[in-house]
Amino acid sequence: MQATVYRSTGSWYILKNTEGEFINARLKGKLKLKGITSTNPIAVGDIVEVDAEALEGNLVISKIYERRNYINRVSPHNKNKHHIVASNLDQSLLFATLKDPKTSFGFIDRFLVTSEAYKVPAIIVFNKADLFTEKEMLKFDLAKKNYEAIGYKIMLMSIEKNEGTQAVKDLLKNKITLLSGHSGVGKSTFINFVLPALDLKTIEVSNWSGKGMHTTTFAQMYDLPFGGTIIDTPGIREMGIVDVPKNELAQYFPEMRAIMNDCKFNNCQHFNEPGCAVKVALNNAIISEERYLSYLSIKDSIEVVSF
Ligand SMILES: Nc1nc2c(ncn2[C@@H]2O[C@H](COP(=O)(O)OP(=O)(O)O)[C@@H](O)[C@H]2O)c(=O)[nH]1
Ligand SMILES: [Mg+2]
Ligand SMILES: [Zn+2]
Repeated sequence: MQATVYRSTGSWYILKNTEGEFINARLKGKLKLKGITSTNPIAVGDIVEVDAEALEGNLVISKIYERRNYINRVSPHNKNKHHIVASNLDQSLLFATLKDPKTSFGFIDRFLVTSEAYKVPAIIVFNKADLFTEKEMLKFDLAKKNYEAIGYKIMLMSIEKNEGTQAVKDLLKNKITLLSGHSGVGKSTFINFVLPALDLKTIEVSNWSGKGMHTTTFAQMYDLPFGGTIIDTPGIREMGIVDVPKNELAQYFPEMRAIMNDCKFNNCQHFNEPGCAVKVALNNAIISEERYLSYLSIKDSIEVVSF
């Protein structure tokens, strides 16, 4: 019997079978041996085969069907291992905020690199617009201009004021969407908005310290009443990049990818090489300085380990 993984708690998985029923299953022993560099052999979104165990009558996952795609990151518990956040995605929404808490553009760029590397279209949603003063509005307008120029969709919303929310909700229809972002940006609040019956726990503003707050521990997929599914993930503190070799990083910056064939050397790292088209574009403000600095800083942070 085929089923989709909705939630994994480590030893048990909650799956939905083709009849639309939710079932619990364990992982068959021998499957555990595979993929030892990953802290989770099975991820939310996986399509699996489930069998009834002869002896106990328990359900076991006997096979994982090939993933259409997945998002991988450095395991929060062990930097030598990676963690599959979710698989078989149509798109990923990154929730960001410019205030309470502030999402850095460096973090956003890391997220975009990951989305490019795994070929999952990314949309950035700035939430808590009701808290924006003129200063944040200017920052948002500039970000919108810069990121849309290189092909990313940028949205603005306030769940609190119910502004811009319908447009974000409309993006979800009949799609499998991964919802990511730091803790405190409004992911659970948004899921409650699109799925009012669920009533997820959100973080109280008064208790919110800005660091280390977690109300969601495991990724979990939810069916949407209007078609499609959304995957809530625990607040990501850092987006450790895996599967992107240092010397290939520029390929995952669309504005660099577009022009790097014009660099004099085909192994150009766009640092100080003569005849670098990226540096020329940077000097002519065709490539934004912030994005270029993100490129350098991400490049610096990529460890030369392979999984
Ligand atoms: N001012 C304001 N606060 C919001 C908005 N959306 C969510 N919040 C608050 O932000 C806090 C964190 O929200 P939560 O959904 O738990 O964030 P999560 O960690 O991303 O799931 C809660 O106190 C929410 O009420 C918004 O649009 N404006
Ligand atoms: Mg949450
Ligand atoms: Zn170059």
